[in-house]
Amino acid sequence: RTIAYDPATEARSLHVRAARVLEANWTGASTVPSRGLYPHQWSWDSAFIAIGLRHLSPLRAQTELETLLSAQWGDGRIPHIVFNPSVPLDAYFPSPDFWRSSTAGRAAGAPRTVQTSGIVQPPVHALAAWLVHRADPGLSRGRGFLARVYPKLAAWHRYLLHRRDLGGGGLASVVHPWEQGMDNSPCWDAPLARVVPAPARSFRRADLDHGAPEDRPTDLDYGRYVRLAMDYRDGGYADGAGRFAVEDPAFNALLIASEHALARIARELGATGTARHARAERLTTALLDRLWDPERGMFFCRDVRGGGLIPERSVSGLIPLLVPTLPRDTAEALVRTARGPHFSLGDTTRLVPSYDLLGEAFDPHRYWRGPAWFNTAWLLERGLRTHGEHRPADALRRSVLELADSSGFAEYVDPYTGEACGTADFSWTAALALDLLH
Ligand code: 9YW
Repeated sequence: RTIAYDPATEARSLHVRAARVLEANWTGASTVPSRGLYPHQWSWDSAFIAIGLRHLSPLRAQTELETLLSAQWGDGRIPHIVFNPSVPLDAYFPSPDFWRSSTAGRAAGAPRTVQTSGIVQPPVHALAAWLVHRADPGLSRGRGFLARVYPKLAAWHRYLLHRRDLGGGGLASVVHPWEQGMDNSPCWDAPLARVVPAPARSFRRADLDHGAPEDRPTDLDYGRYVRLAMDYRDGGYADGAGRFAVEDPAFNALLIASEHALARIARELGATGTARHARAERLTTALLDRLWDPERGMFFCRDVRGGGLIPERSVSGLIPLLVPTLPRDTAEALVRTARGPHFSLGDTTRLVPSYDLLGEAFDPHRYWRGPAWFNTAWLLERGLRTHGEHRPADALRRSVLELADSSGFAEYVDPYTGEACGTADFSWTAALALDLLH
């Protein structure tokens, strides 16, 4: 007996399985990225998760963002992790006793009751809040969702635009590789080399209980992450003094996209939004001035402490395709670069790699040094559509759905074979697949 292939049935079943992953990872007020490896709430994960969750339960999607925002610091920063007090301390490193937010972060206005980390992650939140609102405007208005989150999102952007303009050129800097979200990207190798690693015996890597060591960052990387975070903490989480400061294209492109979303939110609340669009334009000009390389046709990170662009091609340098008012020739060059030999979009790879296929540091399995991730694919898909590139966007959408399905919602995959890497049943993979199904 032959069973005819029915795409509609396939889609329904993918939808059901993605929904199950999000259900299993829901804790009552927010969603963990993964039950084993990441048992707390992560900042940009929650934004991506809310974008998918809005198709299942707009109320849960709103709650996801509101839970995160309730841990915001007085200076406006949204911490990269909000710790779940019922999870044992040794389940994840660095744990609350490392960050000591409620004491060390006192001057920066860390909350007293909830424990958080002291660094941030990319600002996807205003974009997520807008998309969540649009999924059910009636519910959103009834609950006053946007009116409650707007001042918090505005304070968050204010923090990034003022306290984090460490290069003085109008862009936000990250002060730790974890802040940009692509932990061990080869972009950080040069600026990290200036950091003296903390001794390996001074901390215990809980991540190795769950992930294969050859897929994860090395001990030397971890020593440097720990040193940077410790120094930041010991300085009371004040910005400006650290040895690591980098202007990253994806981080700033997300800030621009979120600033445009905040303008729409302001309009929905009865303001004009004009000042916000204007700010997004100023950021776009700064992004082009400071991070665009016309010869290589993509954006690069700027090492604020070392001076100059970091000559490593990362998927981060393609993500500014999200910016709606990018000049036409810049957008076209980005699409060419994405389809060219370094990223091979729609050609020899199954999903866009996190790093240059021809780069010296390329490794198809090691975390952000080559593997393909679903959140970056989702951002690129959105960027392609923003610039009318529907054909490559359709193809990318299909790859995301196929690989999310075949990999069991893997954290990341080998960009050539699509083989699953990292943890399975990863929340943003399920959430973003769900979003692309709609
Ligand atoms: C870690 C939770 C986080 C993501 C990051 C990713 C990883 C934490 O997991 O960092 O222990 O390595 O790099 O982007 O938010 O999913």
